[in-house]
Amino acid sequence: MKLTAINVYNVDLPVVGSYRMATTSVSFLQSTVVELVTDNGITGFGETCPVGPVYQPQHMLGARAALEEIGPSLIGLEPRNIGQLNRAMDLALNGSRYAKAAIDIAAWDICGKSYGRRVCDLLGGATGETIPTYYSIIVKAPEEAAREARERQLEGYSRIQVKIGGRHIEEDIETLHRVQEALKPGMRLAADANRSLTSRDALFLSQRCRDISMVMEQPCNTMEEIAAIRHQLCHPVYMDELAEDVNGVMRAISTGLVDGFGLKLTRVGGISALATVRDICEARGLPHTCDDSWGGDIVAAACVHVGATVAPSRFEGAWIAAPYIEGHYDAENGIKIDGGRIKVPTGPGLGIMPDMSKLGSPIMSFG
Ligand code: 0XW
Ligand code: MG
Repeated sequence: MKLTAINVYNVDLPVVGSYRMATTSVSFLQSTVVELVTDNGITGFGETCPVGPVYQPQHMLGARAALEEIGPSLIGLEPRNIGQLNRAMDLALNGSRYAKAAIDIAAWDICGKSYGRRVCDLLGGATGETIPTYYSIIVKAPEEAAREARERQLEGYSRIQVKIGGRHIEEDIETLHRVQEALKPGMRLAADANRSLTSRDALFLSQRCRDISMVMEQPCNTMEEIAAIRHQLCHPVYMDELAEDVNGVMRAISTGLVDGFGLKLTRVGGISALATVRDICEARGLPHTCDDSWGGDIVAAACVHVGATVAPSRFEGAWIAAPYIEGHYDAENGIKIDGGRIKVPTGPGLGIMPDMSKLGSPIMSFG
């Protein structure tokens, strides 16, 4: 099988309401969908959609420029040889893993369709028919966050991430206490500062919330700041934004900097890289999520397939953007949340067949 063409599509993904984090708020996003076309009629789909230009160094226009650079050199390659495909991308362009991730995801989709298996089956096998997701409560007033946490618990969620940062630390401390008071026992909590806290405020917050069972996700901007306060914190530390690639994850683990990860599929380089990180975390007994920063059904399906293969005792859930997006690329098989859980797709490959009328005409084509 050979790649004969690559088509790149823009998909508008308006955010329902707006998604507020410590340092940025997004209300409209444009996702980039990649279609790999082969000479035997199988097509595969991938996607990449950074949550705006500020959350991480990745951004929508950067992804498209990288795809323009990489695309032509992949025509003629065998897409099921995913390791070789990834090496070919590295020879064509340094970095830009989040753009290469869209190609990698599409190649896994082709593999699954070609072998008649789901991506999760090729990755080691699914642990069940459904997997847990977690709910992310955006930065909001303490009372509102507490009410929402309670509602989500009643809905069936078993893990909640509370966004903090970008305001007075007292309001964050108050929010976490209110949320804890509103919850019945059993909910797992993460306080995600999205890099925004000074080490001083991270220490204040952790010490003033010492009775709350929670993890602190990406409290500060750099590994050095986290290292400096790590042993004075009262809470486990999870790394998210700084877990940029396989090497970054290994560095954080080998220096004893973290107790777990919020992982992002496209940031680390796609399904192949996320599966490698999954295995490294398993070897060290470290819990982690399988998320992406944003995206539609294709990104969501890829996160769910990898998430379905993670040892349940270490799985912190697959966050997907579905609650903030209206509609699906695939009306029948689109990825949906029900009672805090997501059904693992049943069709071969990713199990998503996008409605091509929603993708429109390609914005770029190669081959
Ligand atoms: C909750 N998320 C997975 C969605 C937003 O992109 C932020 C992210 C996080 O954990 O930082
Ligand atoms: Mg995070």
